[in-house]
Formats: sequence, structure tokens, C-alpha cells
Amino acid sequence: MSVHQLSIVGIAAMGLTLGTVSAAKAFTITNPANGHQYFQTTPDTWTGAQAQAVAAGGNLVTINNAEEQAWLISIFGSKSPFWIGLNDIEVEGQFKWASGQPITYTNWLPSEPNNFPHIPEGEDFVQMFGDTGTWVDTTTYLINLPPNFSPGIVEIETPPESVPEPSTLITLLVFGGLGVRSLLLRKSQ
Ligand SMILES: [Ca+2]
Ligand SMILES: [Ca+2]
Repeated sequence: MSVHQLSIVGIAAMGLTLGTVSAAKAFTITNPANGHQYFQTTPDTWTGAQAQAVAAGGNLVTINNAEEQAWLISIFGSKSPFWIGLNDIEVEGQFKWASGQPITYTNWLPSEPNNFPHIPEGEDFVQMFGDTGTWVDTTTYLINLPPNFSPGIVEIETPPESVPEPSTLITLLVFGGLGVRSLLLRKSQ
């Protein structure tokens, strides 16, 4: 195989890689423990961050165990508060994951959740923060404070790699065709 042919194979392979990763998921990180993909949303309300998650094919993160919690801190850092999937929107005090999964692990800060009583709309949404990623129930509009727009962490359980996008197939067809033509030209020389 000549250098020219090798470069065509290389470009086709690059198209395959780029074609399966859409712009919205360009910065996803895979957790080797479960194969799930994660990324950080832009700062938003909990509801807005969850909408970003759903648009990407996931939900705000479901933290199933201490290992997943520790991995999240190691990847996303502990400084900024992050929305996670836990909420008690439907019934006050009955927390649920946005993904619908059962609660198998919690990491509440002591005294939380407290549905802090001086907030008219209550505290229906959970953030993790601090060096151990401890959880608090909170909300977007806190009295005497700027709106609490924070990034959320998204978890996608079904990675999209298994379905090549049309652009990938076009790339392969175009470069595959060029490769065959190149081979035929070399043979005819
Ligand atoms: Ca999880
Ligand atoms: Ca609280």
C-alpha cells in the first residue's frame, strides 16, 4: 500500500470518528465502570438543565453508588455546584431521580434535605457541591441572592456510537470511491 493510499484510509477513518459524535456531545466523558457518557450543561435552572440532558438523549445524572459519586468529583471537580437528577417536584419530601431509577445511594449534607422554609417556591431540586460532592435541596430563586443558575451533569446510558450518522456513510462512500479510483489509476499506469 502506498503512502497515498494510506492517507485515504486515514481520512476515511477520521470521518468515521467525527461522524459519530455530534456537536452537542463533543465533550462527553465515558465512565469506564459503567460505559455511560457524561457531560456538563451550560448554567441553567434545574428544569433547563434537565431539558438539555433530554435533548442529548440522557437525564441529569443518577448517582447510583459511592463509586459513581467519587468518579464524578474526580472528573468534574468539586468547586462548582452542579444540578443532579434528584428532585421532589411531584410530592414534597418524596425524592425521585429524573431517570426514574430507584434511589440506591444518598450523599446528603447533614441537615439536608430541609426544604428551607423561607423560600416561597420551596426547594425541589438537588445540587452536589464541595470536596465530597454532598447534596442539598435548593432552588433557582433564593431570597436576597442572585438567581442560582448552575451547570448540571448529564448521564447518557445508551451511547450513540452504535448508529453511524448519515455524514459518516457519505464520508465512507466518497473516500471509498476515491480509494478504488486511485487503485484503478495506479493499475492502469
Ligand atoms: Ca448513574
Ligand atoms: Ca435545602
